[in-house]
Amino acid sequence: AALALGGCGKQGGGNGGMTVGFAQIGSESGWRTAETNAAKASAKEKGVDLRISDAQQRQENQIKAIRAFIAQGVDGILLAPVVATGWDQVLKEAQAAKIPVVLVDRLIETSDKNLYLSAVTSDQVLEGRTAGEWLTKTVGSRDCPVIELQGTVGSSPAIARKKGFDEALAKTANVKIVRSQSGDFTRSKAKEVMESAIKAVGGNKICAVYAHNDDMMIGAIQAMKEAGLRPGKDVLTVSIDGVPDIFKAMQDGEANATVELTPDMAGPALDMLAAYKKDGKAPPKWHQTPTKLYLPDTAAAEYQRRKDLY
Ligand code: GZL
Repeated sequence: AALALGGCGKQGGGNGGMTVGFAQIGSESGWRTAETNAAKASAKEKGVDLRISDAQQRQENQIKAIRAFIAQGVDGILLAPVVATGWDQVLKEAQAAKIPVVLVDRLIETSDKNLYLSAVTSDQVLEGRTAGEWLTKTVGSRDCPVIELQGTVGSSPAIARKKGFDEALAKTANVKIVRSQSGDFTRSKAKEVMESAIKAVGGNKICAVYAHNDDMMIGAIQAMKEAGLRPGKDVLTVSIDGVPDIFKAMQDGEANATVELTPDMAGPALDMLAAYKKDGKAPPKWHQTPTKLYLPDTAAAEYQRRKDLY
């Protein structure tokens, strides 16, 4: 229908009447589910027909979804790219169909930045640096072997969060990553990876765990407890997202720090698409979302604030 009507803001300006396709990654973490929920709420409030596809964390499914959205003649596309490379071809097809694409929560590596209208993401290097700086400050001068649980291999958050964390640790001689492996942003994979790390390194040698998202930390906490370790006490924990369950773990004395990633990425993206449809003016290439460190002292209040959104 949108194609037939030329998709030129049939019902006048604003978001009203837009049809937008959202090539979502999947439901690998609590944060991802919250992002999807926030996107649905935002689309409803803005009168946007939002069509969400779940790629089960597979790039080929996201590419198929984008092609379907192009065939449907949507007014715009949101893409949360599961990995950073391999998008140029399908984005060229969207460009040829004059359908603007806004990236949400992850970035892509591309030779041509004109292939996407804008990106709504946090500063993921800052997230990693914030986590690393909290850890080095908390540890002080004692030797601190660290286990790192990386996000999805080749994803922009995994690359950036490692970069930022490494930068912070490089300023010390005593806080060192002794084992780093991908837990693919999921609780189950991270639990397995943590179990093997405990066996390989020796549980009593591990000073801290850094996970690129809270869900992997939840999995790691289960593995540590099953191995008789005391996460949050003998083993310091720092992770990223700010999901309710990490605040619950803090209240139980089993987690120490999280760096918040706000789940509302689609709202700003839909506003950009509407404005662009209306006046054709390209928005800034990056809309940065906030980054904030949270500690156990505010965990109870933060849990209450978030539990209904997730
Ligand atoms: C980061 C986002 C990450 C979250 C994870 O912007 O892409 O993906 O930190 C999610 O929880 O899996």
